[in-house]
Amino acid sequence: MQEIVEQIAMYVARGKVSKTAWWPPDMKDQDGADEFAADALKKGVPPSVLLAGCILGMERIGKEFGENKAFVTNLIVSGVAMNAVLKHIKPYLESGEVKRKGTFVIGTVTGDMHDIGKNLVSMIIKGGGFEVIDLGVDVPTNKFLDAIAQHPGCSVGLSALLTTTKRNMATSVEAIRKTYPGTKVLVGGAPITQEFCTQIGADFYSPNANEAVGYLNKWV
Ligand code: B1M
Repeated sequence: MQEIVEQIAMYVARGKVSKTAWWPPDMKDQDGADEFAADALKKGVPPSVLLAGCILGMERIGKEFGENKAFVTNLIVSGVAMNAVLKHIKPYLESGEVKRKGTFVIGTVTGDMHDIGKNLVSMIIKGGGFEVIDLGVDVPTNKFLDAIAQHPGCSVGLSALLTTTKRNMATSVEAIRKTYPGTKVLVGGAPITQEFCTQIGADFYSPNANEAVGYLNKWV
C-alpha cells in the first residue's frame, strides 16, 4: 500500500492530472492521477490510501513552494490533480448510512481561495450523516449569518489556510457568537491551532475532517 501512497503523492506533487494532460512534459502520454485512482479503486485499494497519497503530495509541493522551489502554477496543477483523485473517492466518503443527523454549514473565510481541505471536510461530514451546506470560498461574514438564519439549529465550520485570513476567521466567529450565541462553531485549516480557536471563542478546533465529524456526532 505504501507504494500506492507514493505513486499518488508523485502524481499530485508533480501535477500530473491525467493521460491527456500535457504537464509535466516529461510525463506526456503517461497515465496520471485520474487513471491511477480509478484503476486502484477497481482493484480494491481503500479510498483512505488514495487520500493519504494526495495529502502527502500536497505537503511535498507546499514545502517546495515554501522553499521557493515551486511556483503558484505548480500549486494550481497539484490542486487539480488532487481534485481528480477526490472525484473518484467522493462517493465512498459521502456514502454514510445514517442521513441527516443535523445541518452543517461550511465555508472558507473571506480573502481565502483554498478549498481542497474544506471540500474534504464537507465530504466526510456528509458521509457522517449530516446535511452539508457548502458556501464555497472567500465567504464574507454576512453570508455565514444568512446561512445560519436559513438553517436554524445548524452548526458552522470555518476553514482558513493563510496566516493573513486568520483574522477574517476571528471576525466571522465573533459575529456568529454575537448574533447566534447557541450555534456551535468549528474551525480548522493549516494555520489554525487549539490556542487560536480558544482565543477567538470558537467551540472546537479540528486538525482534520475525522475529528470534526467526531465532535459533531458527540454534540448532536
Ligand atoms: Co496556497 N498557500 N496560496 N494555494 N497552498 C499554502 C496554504 C501555503 C502554506 C504554501 C507555502 O507557502 N508553503 C501558503 C500559506 C502561508 C501562510 O499564510 N502561512 C500559501 C500561499 C502563500 C498562497 C498564496 C498567497 C500564493 C500567492 O499567490 N503568492 C495564494 C493565496 C490565494 C488566496 O487564497 N487568496 C495561494 C494560492 C493557492 C492555489 C490557488 C494555487 C492552491 C489552492 C487550490 C485550491 O484550494 N483549490 C494552493 C495550494 C494547493 C496550497 C497548498 C500547496 C496545499 C493546500 C491543500 O489543499 N492541502 C498549501 C501548502 C500546504 O498546505 N502544504 C498552500 C491539502 C488539504 C487536504 O489540506 O487544506 O490543510 P488542508 O486541509 C486539511 C486540514 O487543514 C483540515 O482538514 C483538511 C484535511 O485533513 N481542515 C479543516 C481544513 N479546513 C478545515 C475546516 C474544519 C476542520 C478541519 O472545520 C471547519
